[in-house]
Amino acid sequence: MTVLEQHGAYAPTPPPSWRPRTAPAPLLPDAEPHRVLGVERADGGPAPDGGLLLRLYESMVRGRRYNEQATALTKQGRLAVYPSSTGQEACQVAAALALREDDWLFPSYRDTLAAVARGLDPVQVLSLLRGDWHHGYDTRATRVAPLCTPLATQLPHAVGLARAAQLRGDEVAALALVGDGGTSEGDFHEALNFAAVWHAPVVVLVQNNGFAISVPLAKQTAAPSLAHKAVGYGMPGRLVDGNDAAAVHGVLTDALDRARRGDGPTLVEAVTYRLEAHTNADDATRYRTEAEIAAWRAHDPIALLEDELRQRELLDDAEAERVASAAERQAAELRERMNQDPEPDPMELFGHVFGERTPQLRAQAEQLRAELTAESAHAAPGDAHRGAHGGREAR
Ligand SMILES: Cc1ncc(C[n+]2csc(CCOP(=O)(O)OP(=O)(O)O)c2C)c(N)n1
Ligand SMILES: [Mg+2]
Repeated sequence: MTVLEQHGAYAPTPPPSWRPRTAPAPLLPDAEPHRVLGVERADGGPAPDGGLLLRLYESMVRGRRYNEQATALTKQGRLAVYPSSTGQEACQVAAALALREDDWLFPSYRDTLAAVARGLDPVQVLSLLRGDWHHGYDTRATRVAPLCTPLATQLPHAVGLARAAQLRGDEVAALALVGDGGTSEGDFHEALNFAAVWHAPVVVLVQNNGFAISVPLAKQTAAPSLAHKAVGYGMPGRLVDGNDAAAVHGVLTDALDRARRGDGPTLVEAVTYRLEAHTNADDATRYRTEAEIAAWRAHDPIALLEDELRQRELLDDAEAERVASAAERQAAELRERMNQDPEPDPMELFGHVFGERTPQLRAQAEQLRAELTAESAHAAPGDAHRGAHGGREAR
């Protein structure tokens, strides 16, 4: 007789870890994206704080200029590649400003503005996109993880960090940014599943900009919305207008507060649009029309915020001019610093790969060191800087 044939062996007694099914309704996102700017406050609730709106505005104006400058630097050969977030500034800046100092940000390659708005050095943020082997800033000191190019890999990192904070009793939340295309990755599924099971203090912001390079959302998913994906994992999904900086800031602040309180993770979908091509290497005219872009330009995140600020007399021409000049100065400084040639040390090739170098790598390192020393001995007087390479070697 097999165990399956024993009478009553598999009586459906719930195991100790069995839990009742939860009602999905409280987790479901609203049918329409949440909006704040330009909306009548019918509920009589307070208008968003004027100081916050001005900070968002200034960062967004600077951000747009930063995107323009970085794209120009690709054409001058100073940057290898640049994924512009023009059109998505509300998400970028609101994400950075919703974080507390102790919180962590987990960005993707497109989230340079979020890192800069969090206070990182604008040049260091571009290190990876410049083609350097390292990502340029101190992750622990800034609490900003490296910009992740492999899609959605930042999400399990964020959940892991949030889980560790939870176990240590730190009141810290992690905010991870991902694109619409990234939600089809296995890492998205694994991260959200762990986050929900562990009740981890993490918030995932999906910037749904309509495309994964040339693939439109309709070919990416059949879900009712990306926010609905939350329900299957057992966490709330929130849908927000990603071009409305006040709305994104409000939704993320609530979700981060919830996470820090110990009430678990949230998935937020921000509906937005990338106004430029995927990167400087992409020709967006091959997969989308001028009319589509014009429709989104009419819902420009900076104009939307500026209208509200002017209506509330929080912004006048002089202040707008001051903000534009500050953005221009920041761009000029970025240009100047990016135009300085970095002096890479060829010996760094051998660093940070093996804890203990293999005999072959040791031999190659010695050979390169000898060549560099010989080269610097023969260097013309104007080439003096090359002599520096012989000694410095990353370990
Ligand atoms: C694991 C992985 N697969 C494929 C790619 C190539 N790739 C780079 S960006 C991209 C599209 C991503 O689209 P989305 O997640 O919507 O982000 P967006 O670029 O729109 O911000 C793809 C497929 C990659 N970087 N990583
Ligand atoms: Mg996308």
